[in-house]
Amino acid sequence: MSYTQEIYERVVAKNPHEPEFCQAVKEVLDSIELAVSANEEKYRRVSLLERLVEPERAVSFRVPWYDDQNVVRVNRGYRIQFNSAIGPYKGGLRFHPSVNQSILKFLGFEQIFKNSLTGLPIGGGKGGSDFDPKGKSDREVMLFCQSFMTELFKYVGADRDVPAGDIGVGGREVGYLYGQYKRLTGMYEGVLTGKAIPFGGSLGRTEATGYGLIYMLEQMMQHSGGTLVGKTTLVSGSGNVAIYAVEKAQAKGMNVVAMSDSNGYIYDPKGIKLDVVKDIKEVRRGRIKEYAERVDSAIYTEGKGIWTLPCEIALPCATQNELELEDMKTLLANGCQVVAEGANMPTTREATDYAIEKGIMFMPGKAANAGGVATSALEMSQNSMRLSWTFEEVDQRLQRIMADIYQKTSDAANRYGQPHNFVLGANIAGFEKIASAMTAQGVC
Ligand code: NDP
Ligand code: 2IT
Repeated sequence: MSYTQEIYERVVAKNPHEPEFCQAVKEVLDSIELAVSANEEKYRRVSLLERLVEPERAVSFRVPWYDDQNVVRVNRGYRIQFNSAIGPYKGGLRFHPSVNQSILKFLGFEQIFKNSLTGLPIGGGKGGSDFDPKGKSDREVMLFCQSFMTELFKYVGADRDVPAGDIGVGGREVGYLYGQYKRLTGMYEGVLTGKAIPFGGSLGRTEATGYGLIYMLEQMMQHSGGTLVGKTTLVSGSGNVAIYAVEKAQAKGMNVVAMSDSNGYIYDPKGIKLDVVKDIKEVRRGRIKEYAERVDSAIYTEGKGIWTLPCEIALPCATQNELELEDMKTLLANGCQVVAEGANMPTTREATDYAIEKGIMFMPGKAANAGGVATSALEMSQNSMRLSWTFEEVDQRLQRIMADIYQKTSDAANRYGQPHNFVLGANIAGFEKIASAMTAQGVC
């Protein structure tokens, strides 16, 4: 049995109740198999893979808070500090009722390789809570965030672990978390990224994941002799990643005709009016359904049918496992040629394999959505230097980073004789740097 297969079986046996974590580990181990077998003796000697799949630390804690009826509520908080071989733990916080240890371990594990690909000195981590911000008042969200940080502050710090946003955590939540950290520690330091501009945030961070996704798409098209202009595009989700992906896609001349949320999707053949979406989602925290009530050319459909619409490019930007094998078959049958993941692991393994086999150009989230965390690392640099760069400077750096990630991914895929397999390329390129850092640092 190969070393990677052996480790995968061990992970499944040890974590039988963590399907998402096992899924993420399997994808990585399968795609690095060739790179591992070329160095098997060296890696086995230091149990490199055994260490790679075990978080350095995982904390879980009680988060009690008062709701507006003065009832004490209790949620569960987590921080998974997965790997610090190349820098302080770095990765978002997710607040969503579905959050559990399996989901956060999958996200933390993926983050190791993504962060490595950025070329910046950041390790992998993730955290969050099963708290649901939907329908909560600002005061409830603040009290929750303060209670969450009252425990989390023991484990984080600008040179230790630097959380940021993810699903359900945006500028508002990061602000409340930052205020409480400062109050508890007396330290004014870059302990979180995605902060607002007046207290150390970076221009361009809000846009970075979505913009970065389109910069990656541009690289894919340039290297395959195609263009983005006029391409009919579907973008699932209508949160931070989706909104700024649509903004940059439209600036590049793409024709985005659909977006969604967890209730349903809108189809607007005249092209999505992003100012309406921003008003619904960013200002009023409403539902995507309202778009069709405000825009005559649009129709709203309940449910997860967005992938049944015809398109040339599909950008899943909502959540894990939202694009399944049947969806990929439908996309292909309807003319889809390119899929790039704005979300983390939005495509199931079966759907990914099918896309690659059928020649759909497929860019995995680790490479395609790395612009967000890369810009977080730029925010950390600015905080350390006590400087703020202009939007243009940050955006230029983001564009260079995305081009560099494309190159590393494509080079690794070529080196292993599978030039069209960007999943293999991204995982190997991310892994090689981690493996050499972990080997050099001894058994730890
Ligand atoms: P937001 O909370 O801003 O938006 C999430 C969007 O996805 C919403 O439209 C939400 O709909 C939808 N969604 C969430 N959960 C589900 C679900 N279970 N089923 C269907 N739809 C769902 O989060 P982000 O935009 O920040 O994150 C989106 C994805 O991108 C996630 O996978 C995240 O991990 C990933 N990502 C985020 C980065 C960032 O910088 N923010 C960086 C890299 C990756 P609803 O409002 O109905 O819940
Ligand atoms: O999945 C991700 O890369 C993020 N949610 C962003 C993490 C970060 O630290 O900016």
